[in-house]
This record gives sequence, structure tokens and C-alpha cells, in this order.
Amino acid sequence: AQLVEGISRTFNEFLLLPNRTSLECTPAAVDLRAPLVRHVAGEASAIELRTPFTSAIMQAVSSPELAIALAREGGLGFLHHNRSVEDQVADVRAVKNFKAGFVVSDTNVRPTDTLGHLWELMERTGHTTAAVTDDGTASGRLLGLVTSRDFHPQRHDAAALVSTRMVPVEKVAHSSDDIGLSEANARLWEERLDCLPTVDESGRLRHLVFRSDYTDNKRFPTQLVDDGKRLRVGAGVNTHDYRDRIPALVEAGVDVLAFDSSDGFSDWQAEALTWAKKHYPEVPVGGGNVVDGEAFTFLADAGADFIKVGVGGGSICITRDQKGIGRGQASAVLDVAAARDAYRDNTGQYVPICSDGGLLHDYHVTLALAMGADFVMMGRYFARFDQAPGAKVPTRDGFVKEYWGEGSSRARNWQRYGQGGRGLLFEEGVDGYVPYAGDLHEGLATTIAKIKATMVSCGAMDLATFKATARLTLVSEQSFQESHATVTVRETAGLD
Ligand code: MZP
Repeated sequence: AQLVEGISRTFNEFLLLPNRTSLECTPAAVDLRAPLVRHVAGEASAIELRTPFTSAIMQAVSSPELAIALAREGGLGFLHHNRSVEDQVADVRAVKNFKAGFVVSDTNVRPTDTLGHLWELMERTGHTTAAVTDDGTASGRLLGLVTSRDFHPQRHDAAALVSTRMVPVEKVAHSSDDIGLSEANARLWEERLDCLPTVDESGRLRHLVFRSDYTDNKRFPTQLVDDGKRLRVGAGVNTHDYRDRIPALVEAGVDVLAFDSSDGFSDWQAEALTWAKKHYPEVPVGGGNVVDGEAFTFLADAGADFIKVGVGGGSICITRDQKGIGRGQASAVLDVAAARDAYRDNTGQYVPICSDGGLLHDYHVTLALAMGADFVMMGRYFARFDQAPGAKVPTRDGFVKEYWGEGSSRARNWQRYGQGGRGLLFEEGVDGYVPYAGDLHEGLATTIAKIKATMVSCGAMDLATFKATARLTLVSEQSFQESHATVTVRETAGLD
């Protein structure tokens, strides 16, 4: 055997050093746009993410609901392939057919595409609230409410709200008693909503019920889709049935495909990529997973439009225990990023890379981006949210959500693990739980705020600059200890 230079390192072993921050470098000025697919170096990618997040190609993660919620935040969901072609196609259609619009009822102003525009419209027309529905009409399914900055239910009585005419509201109540809610609805409201809408038989919105602790900056949609545009969605495919699966997904309108394998450095994947690029040259298709530069170049040469990095680092993964293969995710990203840059210099083609799995803290995402990843893919992170398909299970202290690996006996994704034959001979993933984290929009907003704050400390206002200028330091075990609070925190102090 040959010994590869260097130690296999993880994100926990690194910290970023602050760089000089200029006056104009503020969180509001930070741009998180990222290229998703291969493009001519120096030009824009045909598909750009507004935020550099994709969801893992996993049963427990990428439902249509999650893909919709993530696309609305500027990321991209990858629907999983460990099921019939028809089922996966139905999920692609569910995302592509999703539409959001505004109720603008008796104003003549057309629906617009950003919250900023909507606020402007509301201010111009004197409205304080607007309902967002799935078809843009008052009888559509209510997706959320947008309120103007100065709106507060305690300060605006029912009459004032009705007079906005943005929604045909007949009454505003401040508690569930006011409108006699069923117990089940009241529980849902308590758990998930700050504002409960009720509709009459014809689907008209009748009541808005606000929780007493409601504040208008809390949870209303910040990203809205405009007329005629459809959300983007990706789909995982495998090297076994791609000749049947890819045509059906393309027909359903999928935007991007990804060959999903626990080890993508194989002739199987090169052949499948070549087939996909020959038959569907217009549909971007990613490859992976790899952990070194040689494997990156192999898949890039085979036509991959982006390449996923990561073997054995996933939170549910036991591949390293079972097979003894893999690489620390930080070393893998650094090595593959160097190969990506060399490939760019040699060919003029930029092939984005994705850091997939093993991102346990928000700052790990930031480190992955600094080390050269163009975007990240996460499973555990997204499995915690309401929109993920795993069941929400009560515990003594709150809730957890189910999360299981594709190599677990629950998922049995033999196409991803290639152990020989149809089935798993041994498990490579576990079946477990992750702490419940509420709504994706709020969780992601916090993560984005942390990434932007770190980039500001590092003096970077966009991801390309961040990659080029970030300075990393290795941490010793002792300095790792120093990174954490060393006092007894109030909650665990045992005081009365
Ligand atoms: P994480 O975000 O939960 O740490 O890791 C998610 C990633 O782990 C997935 O995108 C995939 O690459 C990988 N994965 C999925 N299932 C397994 C498994 O069962 C796995 N071993 O390693």
C-alpha cells in the first residue's frame, strides 16, 4: 500500500482567523450566491443557488415539502431515488406545480415577486397585511401572511384590519376561545402557528387569530415566488436504473440530477454520466461521492456538472466502522477543492464541489465554504425541521424527529451501497433521532446569520472572496477546550 501524505482531518480541528473588516462589509452586504453547475471559468453558472444549501438525497430528508421550503429560501432539495420511478416523478411534479401568490383582491396592482416589493405595494396602498395563497387568489390555500412593519394585532383592531381590504377578513380574535376552535386545531395552532386562519364554506378567509405573544417580525414568509415562475428541484439517480429513471424525471421537469453513490470513483458512474450527458446534454448532472483530487478529475472528465465530496462522515454513517474506508471531511474538501482549481486552470471549466455530510455545527458549514466547497449538502440538519418526513416524537424534554441513513436496514438503499446484488449484506447506516428544530425558515435564518457574521469577521462579502482570502489555523486539543464556555451555565447550576 501507498501512504497518502497528511492526516485525515475534520472540521473540529480548524478555526478561522479574523481578517481586516472594511466599513462597507456588513452582514446586510454579504452575498451568499453560489454556482451549482459546471460553467466556463469567469462566467456565471446557468443555475445559481441564492443560498449555498442542498438537502441530502435521503428518505428521511427530502420530501416535496422540504424541497419547496428550501427552494423558497434560495437552496435546492434533491428528491431521493430509493423507490419506484413513478413515486419520485410524482414528487418532482409536486414541487414544480407549487405556486405561491398574493391576494391583492380589490386593488389593481399585480402580484410581485419579493417581500420588499410587496411591502412597497402595501405601503403605497395603505394596506397592513396581505395573505399569500397557493394560487394567488382569495379562495386559494393560505400559505402565510405578510404584515407591514408597523402592524401589530394589539394595536390594530378588527375594523382596521378589515379596512385593509387585502383579505376579506370579518373578524380578528386574540384567543382560540373567541372563535370556538376544535381541540385538535387549537393544539396545532399552539405548536406550529403564530396566527390561525379560519375559512368559511366557500373558502373565504374569515378569522385571523393571533397568539398573545405574537410579534410581526416573527415568522412570516420572507421569500415569495412570482407569477409564472416555478421552484427548482433536484433528483438523485443511481447507476442501476438510470436509463428508465432519467427520461421520466426530465419529462416531469426536474432541474438537476445527481448520481448518488457512497463511492462514486467507479467505472459504473463514469459510464452512467457519459450516457446522461449524451442523451440529455441540457440537463445538469452531478456525480460523487469522492474524497480526493484524483477521483474528482475522473468524474469531471466523465462529464459531471458538479461533484459531491464525503465518504463516511455523515451523522448516521457507519461505513468507516464497517469497511474502513473514508476520509476526514476537512481533508477531503481541501484536497478536492485544489483539484477543482487545477481543473479550472487546465480546461477553463469550473466544476463546483459540494461538501456532503458531517456538518454538525453551523460553523462547520462556514468552514466547508472557506475550505473551498461551493455549496453544502445536509441530512441531519434538515431532518430536524417540520418539513422533513420523519415522525415528530414527544420526549420528556420536548420533541425529536426520526432520522435514518440510506444504508440502514430501514432504508435498504442497495443502489447507493453496491455491496453486490439487490439488497444490503450489512448495514452502513443507523436509524435514530435528531432534536426537533421547528420551522425550516427560522432555523435556516439563524444559520445564515452566523455564516454572514463570520464572513464579515473575515472581511469577505461574497463566497468567492471568502474562499480566496480565508485564513485557517489548526487547533490543539487544549485550544479546542478553550473554545467552549468554562463556567457552569445557569440551566445546569442546580440553583432553585
Ligand atoms: P449528515 O448531514 O446527516 O451528516 O450526512 C448526510 C449525508 O450522509 C448524505 O447526504 C449522504 O451522503 C450520507 N449518507 C446517507 N445515508 C448514509 C448511511 O446510511 C450516509 N450511511 O452516509
